[in-house]
Amino acid sequence: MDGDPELISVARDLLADAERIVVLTGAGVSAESGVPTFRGHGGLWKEHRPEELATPEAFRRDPRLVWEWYAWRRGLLADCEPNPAHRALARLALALPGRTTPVTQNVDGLPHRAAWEVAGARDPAPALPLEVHGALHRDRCSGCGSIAERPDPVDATSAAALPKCRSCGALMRPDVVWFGEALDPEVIGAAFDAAAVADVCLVVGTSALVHPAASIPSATLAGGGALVEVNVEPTVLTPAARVSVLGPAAALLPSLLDQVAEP
Ligand code: BJW
Ligand code: ZN
Repeated sequence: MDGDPELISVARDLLADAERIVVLTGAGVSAESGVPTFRGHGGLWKEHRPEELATPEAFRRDPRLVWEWYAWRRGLLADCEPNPAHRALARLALALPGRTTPVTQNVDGLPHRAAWEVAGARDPAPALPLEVHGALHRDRCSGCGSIAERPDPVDATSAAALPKCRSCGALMRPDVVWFGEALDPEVIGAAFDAAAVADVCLVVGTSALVHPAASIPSATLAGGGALVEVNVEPTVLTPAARVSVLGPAAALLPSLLDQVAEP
C-alpha cells in the first residue's frame, strides 16, 4: 500500500502552509529498519508484554530477565540502519530549522543517526529529536542516577554479571522510561510547548496508546492546529486527523516531505 495520492497531496499542502510543525514518531517509523514494534503484528518478544517487562517492578523482581531483553534488543539494533523515513524527517527539520520540532518515543537512536548522516557538514541539531522515552544505548544507575555510555554488550547470563555503577555500586539499568515512571519534565515539556503552537502535528507510526506522549497531538488540536497521520493502519488518532495517509512510512515520507523541505 503506497498511500492515496489525493490524501498525500492534501497532507503536503498542509505541511507546506504550516509556519510551525511538530513531528511525533513511534515504533512504526523504524519498522522498515528491522526494529520490531511493540503492539500488533511481529511485536516484541516471547510471551512477555512490554507492559510487563518495561517496569521498575519487573527490574526489581528479575533484573537479569529485564537486562536479557534489553541486551537482545541492543544486539538487534546493532544491525539496523536509518531508513528513508528517518532521512526524510531529518531533511525536513534541517530545511526548516526553528520551525520544525522532531519528537520521538523511540529509544533506538536511528533519528539521531539519520540527522548526522543527512546534515553532513551542517549542524545536525535541528534534526535531533526530543527523545521522550530515553535512549537504549545508554545505561543509568538505578541508585544514584548517573549516566554511562555502554559500547560493549551487557552480559545478562547471570545476576552477578550485570553491570554496576562505578560511583555507588548499585545496578545499572537501561536509560529508558518504563511504565509508571515520570518522563523528564524538561523534555516532555518542550514537546508539549512545541505542539501547542504548531500549525501541524505530523504523527508517524505510533499507536498513540501510551501517555503522556500520546497526548502531544491533542495539544496541537487544542491550539487550533491540524493533525496529519501516516500509519499502516488507522489508530485512535485517525478520527481527529485532518488527513490520515495509510501506508508504510519509509515509502511515503520521502514523497510527502521532500517538496515541503525544498528551499
Ligand atoms: C507503521 C509501520 C510502518 C507499523 N509505517 N507505521 C493516561 C491514560 C491512560 C494511561 C496513562 C495515562 N497517563 C499515563 C498512563 C500510564 C502509562 C500508559 O500510558 N499506559 C497505557 C498503555 C494505558 N504511562 C506511563 O506509565 C508513563 N509514565 C507516566 O505517565 O508517569 C506518570 C508519573 C508522574 C510522576 C511520577 C511518576 C509517574 C511512561 C510510559 C513509558 C513507555 N515506555 C515504553 C518503553 C520504552 C523503553 C523500551 O523501548 O523498552 O515506550 S512502552 C512502549 O510504548 C515504548 C514506546 O515508545 C511506547 C509507544 O509505542 P509506539 O511507538 O506507539 O509503538 P506501537 O507498537 O504501539 O505502535 C506502532 C505503530 O506503528 C502501530 O500503529 C502500527 O500500525 C504502526 N506501523 N509499521 C508506518 N512501516
Ligand atoms: Zn550509582
